[in-house]
Amino acid sequence: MVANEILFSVAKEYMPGGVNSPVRAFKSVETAPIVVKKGFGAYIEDVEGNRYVDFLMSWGPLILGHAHPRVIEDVEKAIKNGLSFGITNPYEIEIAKEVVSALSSADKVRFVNSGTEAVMSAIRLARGVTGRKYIVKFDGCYHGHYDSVLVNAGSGVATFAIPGTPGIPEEIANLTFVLPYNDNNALKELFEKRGEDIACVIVEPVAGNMGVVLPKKGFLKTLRKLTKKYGAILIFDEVITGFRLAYGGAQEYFGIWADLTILGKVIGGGMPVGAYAGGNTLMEKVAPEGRIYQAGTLSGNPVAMASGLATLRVLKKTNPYKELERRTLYLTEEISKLLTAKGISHTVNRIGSMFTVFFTEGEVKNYNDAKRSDLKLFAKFFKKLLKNGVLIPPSQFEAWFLSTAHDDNVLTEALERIEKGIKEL
Ligand code: KE4
Repeated sequence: MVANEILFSVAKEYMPGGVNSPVRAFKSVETAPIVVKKGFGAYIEDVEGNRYVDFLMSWGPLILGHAHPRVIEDVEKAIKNGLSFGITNPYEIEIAKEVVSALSSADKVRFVNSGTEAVMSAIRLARGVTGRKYIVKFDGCYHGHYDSVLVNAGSGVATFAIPGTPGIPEEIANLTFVLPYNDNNALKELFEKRGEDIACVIVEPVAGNMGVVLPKKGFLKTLRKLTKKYGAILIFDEVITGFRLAYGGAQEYFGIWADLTILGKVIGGGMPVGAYAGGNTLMEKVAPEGRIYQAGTLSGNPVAMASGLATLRVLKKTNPYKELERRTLYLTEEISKLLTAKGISHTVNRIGSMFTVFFTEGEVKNYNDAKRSDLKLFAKFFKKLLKNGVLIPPSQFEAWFLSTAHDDNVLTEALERIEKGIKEL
């Protein structure tokens, strides 16, 4: 047995499936998981010393790459003063100012410890403010493991959702409607029927959790119009797109403003941080200013805030978005050429520094399209790339991420390894 296997078998003795989040078990790609010892720039190294070009990048937070010197320096400074006080600290004030100034739809922000926690809190706020209990999400979008959003589409379009996992009472699932992504008609039909009962709509403005799927022209605009017309709160889940698509996230990118924004990943720079942000009319309803309760021992933790603040400051100063887009376009075009040369049909959906290679023909514009992908072929592709020193997300329904550390040299090296992997398919 080699170190990865030995360590992972110990992990399985003490943690369910050996992991603290299911996707890390590499089940859907039928591959033995690796155990990572360190990350640096665009690379990670496993416990056996194998080095990989990393396109998973911890599922999105590391837009500056692993162990960025400025982030490490600021975190080290913060840590020396202690790890947590449970009382307001200067770091959370600074990063709150940074987030609010980046998001023109926000006057205030509340930090929590994960995207899930932010989603849960924002939906409670929407229900509390509107006095309504129904919510709407889209099939294939993922908003963390909160009961109300861990649900699957029911049978018909306007019927209630069903629990996405055992342990969620159907009474809870039945308060959620699940619609097809990018389907304006389904949206209009539901709002005409139940608009007055809907507290909020939560959407990934660019989907990342069915693989990358872009909003069709008019989809976000229709969402904005209908929610305004019926008094429902529009929640943009920007856990992935926030500070990644642009400094102002998808809202800046598309010029559509949500009522509440969910943030995570990049705003923690790799440390556990989530947040929800919105205008004063909504945020002043949150305790202790308002009556809608939400709390957390480690929310606004100084070390996590220092990590996120350093990340945002580097992004604001360097504005790497155009360059990230250029490099991602180059990489996806080269990967596509390699797959075409091998006679493998595929579709690449890309925006900014995030993309997905779907092993299916034709457009992928919703979850049903994405599910047409050849998952067996994806698993083989994953395995061949891993063997050749490239780590991509261990699921067809996730996004590859570039960071500012993925410079042209890294991409050249990555493409050589990807070419070898594809040749072995
Ligand atoms: P967390 O609770 O995992 O911090 O955030 C939940 C979440 C909310 N919204 C969106 C759009 C998200 O993508 C996520 C989490 N993303 C997944 C994978 N894309 C995290 C990976 C995992 O579950 O281990």
